Amino acid sequence: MNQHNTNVFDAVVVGAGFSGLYMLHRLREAGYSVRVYEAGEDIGGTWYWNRYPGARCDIESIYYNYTFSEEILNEWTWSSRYAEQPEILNYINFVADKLDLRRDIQFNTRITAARYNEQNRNWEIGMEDGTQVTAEYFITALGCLSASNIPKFKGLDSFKKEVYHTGRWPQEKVDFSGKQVGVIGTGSSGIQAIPVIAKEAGHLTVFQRTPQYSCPAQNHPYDSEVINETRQNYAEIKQLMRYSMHGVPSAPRMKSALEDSPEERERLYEKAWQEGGLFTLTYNYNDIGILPEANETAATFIRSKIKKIVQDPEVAQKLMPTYYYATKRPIIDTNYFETYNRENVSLIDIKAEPITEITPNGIKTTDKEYELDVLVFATGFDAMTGPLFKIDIRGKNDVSLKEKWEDGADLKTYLGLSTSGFPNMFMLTGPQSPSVLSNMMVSIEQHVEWVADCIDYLREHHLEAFEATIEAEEFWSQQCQAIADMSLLTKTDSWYMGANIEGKPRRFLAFSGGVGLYRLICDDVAARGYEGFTSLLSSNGTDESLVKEGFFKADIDPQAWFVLKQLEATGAPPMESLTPDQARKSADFQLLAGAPEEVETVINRTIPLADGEITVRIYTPASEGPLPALVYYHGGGWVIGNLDTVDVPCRMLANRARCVVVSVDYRLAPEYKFPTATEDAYAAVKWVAENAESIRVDPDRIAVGGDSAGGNLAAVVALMARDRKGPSLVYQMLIYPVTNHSYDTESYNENAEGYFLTKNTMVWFWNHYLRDEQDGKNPYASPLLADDVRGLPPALVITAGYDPLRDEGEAYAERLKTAGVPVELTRYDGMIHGFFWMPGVLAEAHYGINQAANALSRAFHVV
Ligand code: N01
Repeated sequence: MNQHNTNVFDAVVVGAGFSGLYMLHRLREAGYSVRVYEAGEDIGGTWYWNRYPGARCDIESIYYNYTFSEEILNEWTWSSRYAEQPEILNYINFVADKLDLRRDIQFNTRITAARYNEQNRNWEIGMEDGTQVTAEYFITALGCLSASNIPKFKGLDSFKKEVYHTGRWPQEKVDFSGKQVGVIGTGSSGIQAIPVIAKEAGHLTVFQRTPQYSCPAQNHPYDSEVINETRQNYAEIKQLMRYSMHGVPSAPRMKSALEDSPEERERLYEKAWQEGGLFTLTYNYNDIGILPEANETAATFIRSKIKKIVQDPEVAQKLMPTYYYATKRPIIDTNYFETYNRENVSLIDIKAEPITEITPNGIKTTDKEYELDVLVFATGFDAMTGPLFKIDIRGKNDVSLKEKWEDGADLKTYLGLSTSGFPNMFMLTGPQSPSVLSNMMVSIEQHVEWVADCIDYLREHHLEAFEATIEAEEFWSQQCQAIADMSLLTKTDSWYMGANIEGKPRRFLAFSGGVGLYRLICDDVAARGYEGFTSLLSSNGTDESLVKEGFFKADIDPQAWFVLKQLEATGAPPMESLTPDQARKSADFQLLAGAPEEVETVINRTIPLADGEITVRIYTPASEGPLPALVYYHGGGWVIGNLDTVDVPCRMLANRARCVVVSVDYRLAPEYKFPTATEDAYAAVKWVAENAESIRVDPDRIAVGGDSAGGNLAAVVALMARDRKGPSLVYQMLIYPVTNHSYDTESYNENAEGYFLTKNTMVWFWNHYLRDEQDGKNPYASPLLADDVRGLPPALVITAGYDPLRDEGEAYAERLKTAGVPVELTRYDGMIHGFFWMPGVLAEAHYGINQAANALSRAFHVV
């Protein structure tokens, strides 16, 4: 350990806010020499600089603190639900004193440059005053929102009186009394400051560009009961926060906003409004951030509140936001909208009346000049990347971080903690980490602990020059964008998207999959020996390169990978450990399917069988004449699955292929074993052919199709129809079909577990389905074993790269081809089993469904 030379450290940390302080503590406790450099005069970071009137936290205080020390937890008592800035700063000081942190922090010192020395494998770190130190590890703890943004208004410097930015507020109290004050900006900072400034100012003019959704904080002092109860249960609370979405011990209700009646929704939203809190309103439902229609229910509610609170209807109208709710950081306030009822407050909509320049006396808009004594910029920050770019950080080959990320290239990190070409540099709460979307304290503790453990690992294994691989960061960055694209987050111009800074490239700057999932992924990476990173052996400077490959080199689709990680995070037991009934109940994948699209008519009806009846669901698109038909069989290993599982793809196929889709609810095993499902499936196709006219179907243009076990049934029905001289089928659409009762393919070996459908689950399915081993050899169970596949209808076979069934599906396609059956075979390389019914979360599901619809259209058209 480098402990004696005052210019050489094991680690240099930049920034003495919450993350820098904890990093210092963790590394120092582990015996490393650490120096923290802080530009400010004292500790506190965000809470040191943001001391504007009304500044307080938007996460409940009892959750917004360090949790690593029980002693600290027990010795500190928060006064109110949302602590004010001075109290938070006091808390930080309390911790710093308790852990004696100041002795390793150098204040009033701005780091201006950091350069990686490839020869020495360390960082040379330069300060504003010209001094330089070296360290093996360079750790940025700069905060996500520390580079304040003052827009480049014309005449900016000409204003002669007082000017402030909320994020660089002076230590001394600013006196507003009797003054003409102007505030530009109505984000979280503006909305907190405006009500407080209004009480003191002679007149306050608010210059608003985008109106905001804001809900009441309903702040109040804590009573001792809450504090005691929290202390007693903190171990449990901590676990809940760590594995949650946003780092708080609560979660969204698993229900769509569209499932409740308008009255019930109103009741719940009103209750949330009265309760207050950052996520209270959105957590009523799980799709407010995903579905525009669901989002609109919450947005409408908040707008109705604004209308009720603000007395002047014109002002109320100006305050009505229209973007998707919660796609900017949600805001909670104390009397924000009420402030506009004050005589001394006026609101200028600068979209209607743009600011043309700042003058020596105030602000000039296209309409008039507003004379001001005090001008407050509440105009936010150059978020995430801004603080990093303020330092000239140069990695290998003297490439700067800014060049790598911005100048013609793209932002790429691995886990938001590291970026290739910058060995031994760690970013705490960096871009593409979940930090800004969460309770920062939970993210900070996770980052710091992961980095400290990683450094221990490197030391123990004599590894140096630790950096992300290009493949890993490519993967992670795609992942971040793909996850954000599944939600409404990327549909709004926000600082999350870099949209608040002129010229900043637009891309989503955080990981939006939640802190719980993120933690699991980071732990997984570490458990695999820091997969996705490279390092060099330290002994004698040998250049043996150690690259941890594996998952991240694979070509699995990032969205599919995310689905897998999410499913893993639910901790659901393997299907084969359940009873069939339990499995049917637990297999609710509606969220993966996404929102059902409109089809002209959708009806359920029963059809007769020789020994009973089954239900079919008939989707008919708008059309005049008789339409072709696709008889569709859902998957689920003949044991689970139902009409709802495939409702979304059936709707999409009906609309795109312009055909009637008849989805069949065949009877399931083990209650009904082989050959019940095949006979039901065949009966359904016969029924469609015989009753074609009554359902507006052309009997000469019938196709069969299905996915997984449903693909098996479709293939088998095609065989049966040929063998029994039944309905003549024009096409068979086989989506990753089961074709053989055997587990000996390469794809079974490669994908036996970890990719949604496992080998063990397939064994469980087959065992429930077949009466005995002999059944498995029957071509109506294993169509690949059919003696003859000539004379079957043309086929589309779609397979997934990461699917145990991949090879048997492709083998069946080859058999058909060899027998002269026209076959279109496509492997979706990066996909997993089941992707066809996951269009809610997988772009490739859309491609697959479109491909199938096009193939069907061609087949129907030919006849
Ligand atoms: O900054 P912002 P903030 N001309 O970027 C406007 C955290 N935080 O400091 O929306 C005119 O949100 C801009 O308008 P528009 C929290 O994560 C937390 O308020 O871009 N106006 C907007 O109204 C938060 O999200 C807490 O059209 C211009 C405002 O300035 C983040 O910090 C408290 C403009 C900037 O809003 C940032 O919040 C405070 C221009 N050229 C902050 N440029 C709590 O914990 C920008 N604006 C409670």
